[in-house]
Amino acid sequence: MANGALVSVAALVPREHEVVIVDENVEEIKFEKLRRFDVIGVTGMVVQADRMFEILEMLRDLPATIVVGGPLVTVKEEAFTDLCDVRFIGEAEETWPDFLKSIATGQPTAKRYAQAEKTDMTKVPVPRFDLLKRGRYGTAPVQFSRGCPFLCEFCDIITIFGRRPRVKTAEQVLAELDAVLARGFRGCFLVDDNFIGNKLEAKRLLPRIIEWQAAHGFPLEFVTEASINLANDQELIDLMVEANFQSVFIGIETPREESLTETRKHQNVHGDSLLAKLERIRARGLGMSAGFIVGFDHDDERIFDEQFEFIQASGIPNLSISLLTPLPTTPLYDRLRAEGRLDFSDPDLIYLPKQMTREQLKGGFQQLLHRVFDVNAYFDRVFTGLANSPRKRRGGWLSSSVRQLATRMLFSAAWAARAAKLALVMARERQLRRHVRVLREVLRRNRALGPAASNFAEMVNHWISYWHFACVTRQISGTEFGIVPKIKSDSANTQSVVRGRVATAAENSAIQFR
Ligand code: B12
Ligand code: SF4
Repeated sequence: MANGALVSVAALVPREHEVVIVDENVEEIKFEKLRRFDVIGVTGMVVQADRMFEILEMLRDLPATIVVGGPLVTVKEEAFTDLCDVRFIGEAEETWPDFLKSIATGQPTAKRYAQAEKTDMTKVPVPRFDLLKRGRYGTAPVQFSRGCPFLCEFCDIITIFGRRPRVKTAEQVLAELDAVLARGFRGCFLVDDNFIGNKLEAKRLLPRIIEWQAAHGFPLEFVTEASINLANDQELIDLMVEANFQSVFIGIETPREESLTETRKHQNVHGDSLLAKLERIRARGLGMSAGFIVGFDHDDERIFDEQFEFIQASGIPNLSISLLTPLPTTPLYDRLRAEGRLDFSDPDLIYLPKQMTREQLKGGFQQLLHRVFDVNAYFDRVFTGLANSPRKRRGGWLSSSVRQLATRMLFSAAWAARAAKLALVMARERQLRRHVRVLREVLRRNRALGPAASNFAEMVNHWISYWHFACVTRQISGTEFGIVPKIKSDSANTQSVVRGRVATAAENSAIQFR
């Protein structure tokens, strides 16, 4: 997906200037080609910190004015003071045009810009989707709101964007959808911190999106992020489904209530159980992805098994698991500092956990990733989810017109090409044979679902998603595919876990290849 900052910041540049977007997610930076520019802006978030520092070092010798903005510099400004000419803190709808005006007229610029007031979202221009290189992206970023009313202790959204959600008008959003469609996109990520931060406004917008979709033949599929209290509002879920929202990312974080309460994620504890809430969302036809966190003060070594069991029961295949990360400016960061528990000697984990050693937490986290993104565990979740989802009615091939039939055949050919490409990639990694064995069983289970079964395109999509997560897991833990890392631990109680069971002594003594 394309990043929202790139197109939004580009849209604030007066049209007399030339703007070029270079996005390392989809292309290489050719540093020598940047010599002709007057201003070079860099953006990034916390996970991109090291790469941002490297890029800024590489830009140092160019003649341009080097500026940095975005979520990381906003919370960790001091890390950038010697690496750039100008820093933009927080939103930049007013400061960035001011700076450009000074540069263009030869006036001196400040070293640091921070907006006095939060951006008025009703004045934000349509992002420059036209500058995104064609064919490189699957999903366009459209933003409706900024800010979130909740209080989660680890989150910097409320310190950057505030707790009162600010929204664009429906006309603005529809103009963005027009632009997204004109650029050839079929997928759209509503990059709000919490799409339902202001439910009333979301309910006002959705009927307008539905009208727009109907008028254009439902060309766009949406995904977004929302808090779990969505489960308590059937009208809102139904509107989202009608507007063609395919999936919503939900910050579940942990099934352990004490940890949720500790981190002030009260919305996840209120009312009935987390699983019941997820079921309600799924039952109305909205797919889900989710985020989980380990490392809260109430987490002990049992949390990894607890998380695994919950994740499997959730039926959510695509999810992220993170180590709790204290970001500067957050209440969590301040609390850990006050407790003397910030310790920067380990860049992967900059605080001292309460009930585990750092090695236990990191080792347990890596093992959890391996268990969750094991091919069997992944497809168990796919089938749990499918078994509990209502099926969308599909027209049969016989009832299709010739034109529809031709479109379907083209569509299937495109997915067949993707499947072939994935098989090639797996073969290159010497993983094809192992996965073909699993594929047979997956296809059998799929057939057994009857009308709820995934079609060919959906099945290929599951496999591509699975492979993505398997690769990320391998990168994070620095091991080979299917190898469960051992927990380096000073605790006699620590046990490695293989495929949902405690590892045998033999498995523990040698790294196990499955
Ligand atoms: C969409 C999104 C994603 C997408 C990213 C897709 C992509 N291609 O980049 C996905 C879902 C993949 C994702 C993943 C993650 N994300 Co994310 N994500 C977002 C989200 C919701 C929207 C980003 C966006 O498009 N914003 C819209 C633009 C317009 O806002 P903006 O970036 O703030 O830009 C404004 C200003 O900052 C400024 N600005 C920005 N850049 C620049 C540059 C210059 C030169 C200037 C002048 C100004 C400027 O101007 C803009 C207009 O005011 C943000 C939250 C948010 N509200 O931004 C989190 C956010 C960026 N993500 C965050 C995190 C932590 C993650 C994960 C690490 C979560 C996890 N634990 O797995 C992963 C990392 C994945 C990875 N390895 O890359 C954090 C970053 C915290 C930080 N301070 O760095 C954020 C802020 C949310 C949060 N607090 O949790 N994310
Ligand atoms: S619900 Fe999400 S965006 Fe809102 S404060 Fe909590 S973590 Fe941050």
